Amino acid sequence: MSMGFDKETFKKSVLFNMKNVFRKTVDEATKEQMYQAVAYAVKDVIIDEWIATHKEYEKQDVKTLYYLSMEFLMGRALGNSIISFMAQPDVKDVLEELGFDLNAIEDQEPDPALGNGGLGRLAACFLDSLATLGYPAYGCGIRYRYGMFKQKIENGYQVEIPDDWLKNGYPFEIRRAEYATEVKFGGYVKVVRENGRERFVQEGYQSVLAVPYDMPIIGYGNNVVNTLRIWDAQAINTFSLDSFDKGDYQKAVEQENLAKTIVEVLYPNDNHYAGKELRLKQQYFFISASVQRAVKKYMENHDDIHKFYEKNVFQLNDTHPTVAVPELMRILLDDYGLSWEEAWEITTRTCAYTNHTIMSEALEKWPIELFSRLLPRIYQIVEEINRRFQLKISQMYPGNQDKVRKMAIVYDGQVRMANLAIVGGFSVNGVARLHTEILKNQELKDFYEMMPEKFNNKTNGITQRRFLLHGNPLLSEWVTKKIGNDWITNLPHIHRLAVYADDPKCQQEFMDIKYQNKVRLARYIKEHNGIEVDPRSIFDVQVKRLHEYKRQLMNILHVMYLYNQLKDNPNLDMVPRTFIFGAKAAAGYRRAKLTIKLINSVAEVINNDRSIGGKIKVVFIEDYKVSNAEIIFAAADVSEQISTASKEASGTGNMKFMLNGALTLGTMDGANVEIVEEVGAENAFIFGLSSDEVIRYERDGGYDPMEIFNNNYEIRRVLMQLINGYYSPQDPELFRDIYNSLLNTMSSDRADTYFILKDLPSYGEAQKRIDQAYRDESWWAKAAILNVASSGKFTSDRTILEYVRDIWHLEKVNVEL
Ligand code: 26Q
Repeated sequence: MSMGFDKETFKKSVLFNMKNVFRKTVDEATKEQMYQAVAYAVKDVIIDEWIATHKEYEKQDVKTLYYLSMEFLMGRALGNSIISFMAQPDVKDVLEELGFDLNAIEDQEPDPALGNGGLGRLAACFLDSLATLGYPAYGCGIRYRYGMFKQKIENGYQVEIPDDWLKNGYPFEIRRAEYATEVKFGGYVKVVRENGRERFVQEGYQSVLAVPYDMPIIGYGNNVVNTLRIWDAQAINTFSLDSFDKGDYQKAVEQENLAKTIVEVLYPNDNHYAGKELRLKQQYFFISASVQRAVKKYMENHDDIHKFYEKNVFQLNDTHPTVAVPELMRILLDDYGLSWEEAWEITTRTCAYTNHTIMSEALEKWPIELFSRLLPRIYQIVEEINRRFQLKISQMYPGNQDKVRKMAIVYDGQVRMANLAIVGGFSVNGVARLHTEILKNQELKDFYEMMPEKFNNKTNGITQRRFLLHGNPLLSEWVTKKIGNDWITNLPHIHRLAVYADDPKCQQEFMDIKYQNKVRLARYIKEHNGIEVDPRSIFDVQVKRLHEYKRQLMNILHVMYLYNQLKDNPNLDMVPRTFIFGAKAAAGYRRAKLTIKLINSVAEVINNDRSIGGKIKVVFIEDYKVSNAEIIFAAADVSEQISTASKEASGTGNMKFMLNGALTLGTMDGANVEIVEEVGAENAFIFGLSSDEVIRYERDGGYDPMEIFNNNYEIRRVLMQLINGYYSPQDPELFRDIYNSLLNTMSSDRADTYFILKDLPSYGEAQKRIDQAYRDESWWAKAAILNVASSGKFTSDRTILEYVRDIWHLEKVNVEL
């Protein structure tokens, strides 16, 4: 149907690539070699579209989006690409003819994980939607040598293994040496006078060469192929033999090292700021390269730099790329000789900022000493931005030092990146309605009052192409059989499913598919964990990064409580439940890692206790990542979205579960609020404090968890089991820190900062409602179908259309072949 795909040509291409790359015939090939040959064949299919797309962009002189992000959590490309040019059945056939299974071949691809979690995966979903909708866009990021670490569980503990994703080469990328760019660090700024004007030049610096690699982003069935451009670092000068100057030699070695370390590894922190110098180097490295390139490209086809913003927009994915603001200023001032006013006008009309968190520990603040040493010219510009902004504050709020204190960009020896991003752009958005309201009314209140026109909401979304079409082929087929395949590019149409929600036959079909997907996950778990789980039990799933605010601890405490109930009464009437966890903890996050150990310790005890008749199983899935996520979402009955209200900006896993027909067990936080609004509170299980209540408690200095401890026997029993060796007989003190975190005020934190004990009773009630509800299979099937049918709002296509309408103002492009 599309994109010049021809089965025979494809087959020839696979054979050709096999010979050319590996000097082999297909029957001598390993699966890994087959994957590579197929991947190269896929590249052959899309390469003309890729070229044609960019020709068309140039011809139409389109406005271009640069989505600037430290993270792109792409997941595997092969299966998704094949789906995008709508040739999946044909490719499957071809491979079968050659004696291979497509799924097994897809499994050979390393899972490119250049991101931590939500923010990085959102960027990947956005790229998918931009290409599918036909909007001109680049993703700009870093080609980390090592992505998100691989997680092994050893003796219940997380062990981090380097993710050497490039070791066999990555067939989808193309090195673009012709666009290599120099990026400068350190040194000092010299002022030179030139025909009566001051010019600023950086001297005595070190530099690296940024070399871009391009990856294709394939639109679904529309011939559009956009580009993800990720930068690699290379040493700029090789040793010059005639230079015997000791300083030069030293510098050459340093630059060599700088290049090597700068792109070495993705920082595995999620929602947590660590003020590491190397991190700032990474930020400036990819931003300087991307911005320089964007300006150069623009000037190749235009002569007036003043109109730069008419053809370019930079979206900053959180504060991580915020040095784009002063970097663009630097280029306009120093390289193009514009006045401050001219440069500021262009910059603030080009940049826009997305906020992804209100957690104070995630706010980026750089010590002036570090910032100015590494980026001396950029720091001067930031100081001037700050000076002018403070002036503006004083004019608007005369004599109000409090306003200056709260909104200043440079203050207290630090550069505050969020403040710079807000001041340096024309748009500030949150990622779910509740989150944006909290930004406007609490966290960024002063900014909102000063510049309300900048603030807007863009509720996150996810791509149904990966998370339903690719991840859940059985349900996809069923949906298409019922309502046609429109939903693939127009998810709101999936609402047509609603009429089948009451139909007993459809309910049965739906539950059968869910069952088969549970069998698939059970097989995965057996293979990877060696644990036997019953696909007839309720699959109750919490998969996401491990963080205290996400409250995996509350989930496992509830499991401990349930287990106590079962031990008290082995005949307890309950529907068998499989509690499934998947989570990576930041390598330096002690308490998060201890929580993983706790989950695995509880699993060990419960899974081996024959006296409870297999009514509870606990599974910790090793190495949660995009590729196994697709299998997990498809198999879930219950979606655990249980963050402390006000803490989860949006969440996107919640949407992936909903799309796959799981029911949400959640707090009124982030996008859960909008999910419940779409599907109806009667088709979800909502519990816990509201965000207003949490914020009120926080203002009043918290609450007293000891009161709950003293008055609630069941909770007390569970907590005591943390410190009496019930789950760690060889080391009863093992979980003391977790116990303390819930009950004792520690140096800076309140006891139970995340209201786990406070919400635990109401969480337990909600869990009971689930147990009751699941017994009515017809009710459950109906609610699950209604969840699928109501997920239309949460496509990233909708999110992108809103960004285009309110912020980016891009034009759709048609690519004909
Ligand atoms: C910052 C400084 C130094 C090192 C690392 C970091 C860092 C890295 C990653 C800070 C934050 C992140 C990631 C944040 C993140 O993933 N936020 C999530 O974004 C999702 C998409 O908008 C939301 O759905 C989630 O609610 C939000 O937690």
